Amino acid sequence: TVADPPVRHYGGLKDQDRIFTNLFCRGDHGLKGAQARGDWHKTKEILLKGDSWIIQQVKDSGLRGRGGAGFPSGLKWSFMNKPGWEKDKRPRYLVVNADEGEPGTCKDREIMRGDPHKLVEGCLVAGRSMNATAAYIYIRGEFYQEASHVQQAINEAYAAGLIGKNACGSGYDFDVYLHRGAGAYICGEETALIESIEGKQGKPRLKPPFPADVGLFGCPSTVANVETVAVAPTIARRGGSWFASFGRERNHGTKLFCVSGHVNNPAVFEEEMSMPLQEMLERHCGGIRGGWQNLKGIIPGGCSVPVITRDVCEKVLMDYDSLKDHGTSLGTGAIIVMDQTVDMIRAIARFSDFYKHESCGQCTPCREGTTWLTNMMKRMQEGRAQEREIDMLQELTKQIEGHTICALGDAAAWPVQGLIKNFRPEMEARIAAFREKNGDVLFGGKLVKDV
Ligand code: L3W
Ligand code: SF4
Repeated sequence: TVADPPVRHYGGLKDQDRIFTNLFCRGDHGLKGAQARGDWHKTKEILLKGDSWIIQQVKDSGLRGRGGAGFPSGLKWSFMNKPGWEKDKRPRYLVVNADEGEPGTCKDREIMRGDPHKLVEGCLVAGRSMNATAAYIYIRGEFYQEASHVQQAINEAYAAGLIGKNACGSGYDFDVYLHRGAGAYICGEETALIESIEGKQGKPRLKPPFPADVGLFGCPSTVANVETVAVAPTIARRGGSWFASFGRERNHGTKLFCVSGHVNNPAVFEEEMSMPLQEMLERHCGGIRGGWQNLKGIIPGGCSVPVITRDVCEKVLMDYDSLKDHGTSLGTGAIIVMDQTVDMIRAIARFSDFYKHESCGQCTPCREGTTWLTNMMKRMQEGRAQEREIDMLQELTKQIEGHTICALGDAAAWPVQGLIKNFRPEMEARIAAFREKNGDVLFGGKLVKDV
């Protein structure tokens, strides 16, 4: 059993503590507007403080990767500066993962549309911390407007001497390139993304070696999510301890959340970490359509994580540890809300189909397993199954989980596991209803009366 986290009253993030102040492009997304909002302020001083100082600020801030894995950012960036790195003559790269493809996730696109200069400045600051010579921003192919805003910000930054040779007058040379993807979900996996930039098929590599040792073009690289990179300048300017003052132990800072589905007002917003989920939905989204009692389940972190039931939603905090303690994950902070009208089995079956479609096919448990998952989930959706097949379905997810090159296999398995754990009675009822209407079903999907 899991101890509930201590209940704390959250006042909600104050305007003066918001990092992203131009979401939805309410103001000018260009350089002038960005500077008026405080971007590019004293960037030269930050760069001159050096790599160790920046990394220490990021470590002090408690920032964890905002792309889904939640790996401590300061530690990850420090892998680039292992003792003796100066003797390694290979160039070094920061790679920004802007391939936001996780269903339900729509936060990075808001940053790139409204606050692209935060990302470009973030590339410079994060790049300086790892002694990188260039940043490659790999942006999802469908993001046309976002790509044009980011490219505009890059061009403006070059023209103003903020990046390029002697960036900001600091003596440090740093280039930023934008690379557009072509619509494959798997290219959001860091090593597939690297392969794709190199002009190859987006197929994940085995790790280790991690990108920090052998990354883009065989050189030391760090792949980081847009949001993670974009908050770096503000952390450097306001101090790691300022960022760490939000949230709770091991779950610090502010974060963008994206809420879709059956709330009164779907929204993307910045909020303090560790706010209770229920309070967050009331405060920012006007509550659940038809009232809280109408809530059926929530997927709190993009479609790769298990669904949780209403009673869990009532006690969980929106942070890494609380969601983990309740058997799910913060993922990208994409909250998918489903009310009582949702056929949960059908919803999860749709995800299985998605992963089957997006599997790159190079490892058997994922390639074959996602096909099996999809077929079994389709039958579960119809009720054309036997009850013992629910356990077989669970066993199938265990055969996939942890046995694949990249996390897509796990991502396909977890939602189904969440369904079985939390909505098993609904699956059993579906099977019983089908049996009542059509007679019994043999394993293999054939009706007894057909045989
Ligand atoms: C050097 C070591 N580096 C770990 C690095 C590693 C990576 C980072 C985290 O998956 C998850 C996935 C999705 N030396 C290292 C090291 N690193 N040990 O740390 O690594 P990892 O493997 O834990 O995660 P990952 O491969 O980055 C990400 C989940 O996020 N997800 C989100 C997906 C979608 C998006 C999007 O659309 N923006 O991100 C949602 O849940 O399923 O489990 O950089 O190299 N010893
Ligand atoms: Fe490809 Fe799936 Fe293997 Fe990932 S887990 S490498 S997507 S086959």
